Amino acid sequence: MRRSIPPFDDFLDLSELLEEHQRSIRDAARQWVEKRVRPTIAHHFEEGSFPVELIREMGSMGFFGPSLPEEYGGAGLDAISYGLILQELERGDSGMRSFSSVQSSLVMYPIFSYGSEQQRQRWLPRLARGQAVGCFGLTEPDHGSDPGGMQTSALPLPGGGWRLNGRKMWITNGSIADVAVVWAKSPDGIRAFLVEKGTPGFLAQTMAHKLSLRASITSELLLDDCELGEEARLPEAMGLGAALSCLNKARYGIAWGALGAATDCLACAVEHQKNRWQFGRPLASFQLQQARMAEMVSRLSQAQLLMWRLGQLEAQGRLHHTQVSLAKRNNVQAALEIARESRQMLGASGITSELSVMRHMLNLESVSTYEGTHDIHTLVLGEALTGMSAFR
Ligand code: TGC
Ligand code: FAD
Repeated sequence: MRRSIPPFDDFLDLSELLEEHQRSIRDAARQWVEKRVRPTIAHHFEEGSFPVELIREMGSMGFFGPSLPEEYGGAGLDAISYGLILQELERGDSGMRSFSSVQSSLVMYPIFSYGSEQQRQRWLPRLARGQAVGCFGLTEPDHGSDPGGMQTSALPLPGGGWRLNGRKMWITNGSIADVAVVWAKSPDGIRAFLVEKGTPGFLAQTMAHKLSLRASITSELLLDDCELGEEARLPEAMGLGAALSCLNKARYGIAWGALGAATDCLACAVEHQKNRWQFGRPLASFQLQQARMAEMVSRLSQAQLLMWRLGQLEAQGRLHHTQVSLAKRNNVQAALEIARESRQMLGASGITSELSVMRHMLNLESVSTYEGTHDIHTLVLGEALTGMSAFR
């Protein structure tokens, strides 16, 4: 029996390995993105705005904290289902995936894992429904790759509670957040605090002039003698390792998301090359262009395969953070290369926002930088292989 040629976006037929419910979740997310994101996202990118009107819809679609237990608003979903949701969101735009990553992995996850029962009850169901927005403040103006050097301080007050001073920068969703998970140095080490919008001494300001991830809000957080009660501290979050554990979850999601952006770019390039004629032939018929496509489908398929295995390890609770570094580094780089090649293949059409490729390409510059730069993950792997740290 002759087999049909596999589609370029699932060349290894990895769909077959998915459970029925995982395929349904992926398809529902894909349809939602096509219907609700695709038509307006280029406009938001140009305007430098996030489609805030979609936040509650995203909540009702189950895009926030889907792996958490139902009693906190989650759906108890497995790690592969979570990854597939992020893949589909980033097929639309990295800003959509970013929103979901921050809400799920960087806000709901630390509240669930390190918070008190009261903090969980207060925030998780609302965050899951999209009735509240959260942000995660780790990076500072002088401490990006080196968060352990943070200068934001948390000093205990004589009558109980804390006084926070410092500045956080590049914080996704900061100025629309109802609650910020802020990491600060106390006399006993790094601790995490839930700082609510409107708290005296706390201000969030949107940052302007970004040329990447424009359909996402990025902000600065200012803490100026900001006083908090003891109930604002996440009681179980002790040390930088707690912050890094949240990053592992988000990096896992980013590695999935990159597949979505890469697939959208490849789809656009293939379509264009089949339809655009030069020198009396479709561009797709030239060897040079086919070589590019062969390289891209190989990179994409390898990255997809990697995520399938990573999802298995995460579902079994066996995923090591160095494996996450490998996937984040590999997949974002693959997506960036696919986006750059695709853009080349589109000629002049590729520089407009009418096609999604240049938008993805610009977004992926941020994705490669945040959650640990490509270099940082190189050093994480270098240390894992040699036992020698090259950070300092
Ligand atoms: P180091 O001494 O190596 O480690 C401190 C402690 O943490 C442990 N650890 C980890 N634990 C869990 N997961 C990880 N990935 C971990 N990496 C290290 C480590 O074992 C140690 O534990 P202990 O018990 O011995 O104290 O720390 P270091 O200061 O040398 O830094 C290590 C380094 C550079 C790898 C780390 O700091 C790093 O990952 N830097 C990159 C910073 C980063 O990724 N920032 C992200 C900010 S959030 C963001 O970008 C959100 S974007 C959101 C969006 O829009 O999608
Ligand atoms: P730096 O650390 O100054 O690095 C600059 C360059 O030096 C990079 O190429 C880096 O790889 C390299 N470098 C650094 N250290 C070494 C070393 N030891 N050896 C060799 N090379 C090195 N942060 C948050 O806390 N929350 C958020 O929600 C958030 N959202 C973001 C959204 C966007 C759009 C962006 C762009 C960033 C966001 N960030 C957020 C910040 C992000 O995590 C940092 O930008 C990132 O960790 C890198 O830090 P940096 O920009 O200070 O670069």
